Amino acid sequence: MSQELILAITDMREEDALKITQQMLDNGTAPIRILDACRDAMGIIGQLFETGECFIPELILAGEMLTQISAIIKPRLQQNGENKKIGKVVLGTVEGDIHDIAKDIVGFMLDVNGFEVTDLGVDVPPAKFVEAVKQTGATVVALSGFLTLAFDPMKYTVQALKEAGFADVRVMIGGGQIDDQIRQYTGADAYGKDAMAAVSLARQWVMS
Ligand code: B12
Repeated sequence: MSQELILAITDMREEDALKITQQMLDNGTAPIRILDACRDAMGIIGQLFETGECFIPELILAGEMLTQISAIIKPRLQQNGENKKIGKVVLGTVEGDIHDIAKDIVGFMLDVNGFEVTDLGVDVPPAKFVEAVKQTGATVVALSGFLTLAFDPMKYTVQALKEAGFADVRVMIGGGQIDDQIRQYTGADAYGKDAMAAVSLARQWVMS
């Protein structure tokens, strides 16, 4: 049924996508498999966008479908997993960048894996990250960005946290163009390729 879900999402059949999600859950499919299908569907939509076979409204609709599917799956993931919070994370898409589909997936996965997530949204300036760390006492900051233009804001956010005296706050970065070379450029502690990497980095850090 994963394939059916992928097709429903990529064909923009919103109602079917939600119905199939519910059926998969009812049939005992692991929620994480449903998320994998969503990720694959988004990958396909990303390619279609790049080749000019789908356009901005479709991308936005796909993002909305993903949000709704997440809302259906979330209670089930929480039933299966831990409800107890094991750490605090401040998350956001950096200044100048408004891509939030991936950020939302990262936030969702951190949340269902036991982290208290403060999501600052998109286009977040460095000072706002600093303020949120101050207010929440978070020990992990997760920066998302998809544009080349996001590299400098990531670097400035890492600097701002250091200047504010949060030397023990760990920073991870991720998003389309990000790799380990960019991590070095920004001074972040780690780069994660996907939402599960974000979870395992945050776990390692709160347990160390
Ligand atoms: C969807 C999309 C949009 C949507 C965004 C909708 C939304 N609400 O997010 C819209 C249409 C609004 C959009 C706008 C723009 N976009 Co755009 N967009 C994309 C697209 C097609 C897909 C991105 C996406 O959401 N993928 C789905 C996610 C789920 O996939 P994923 O990467 O596997 O996600 C995982 C990782 O990224 C990781 N991750 C993400 N964040 C983090 C954080 C941490 C801490 C960790 C550990 C991991 C992590 O975990 C995720 C989940 O597993 C990409 C192309 C592409 N294929 O990447 C272009 C792309 C990113 N966009 C691009 C551009 C240029 C723009 C615009 C400037 C276009 C324009 N001319 O107006 C504007 C940007 C405006 C702005 N200021 O931000 C370029 C960027 C090029 C560059 N080098 O800078 C790309 C690469 C397209 C291209 N090839 O030209 N875009």
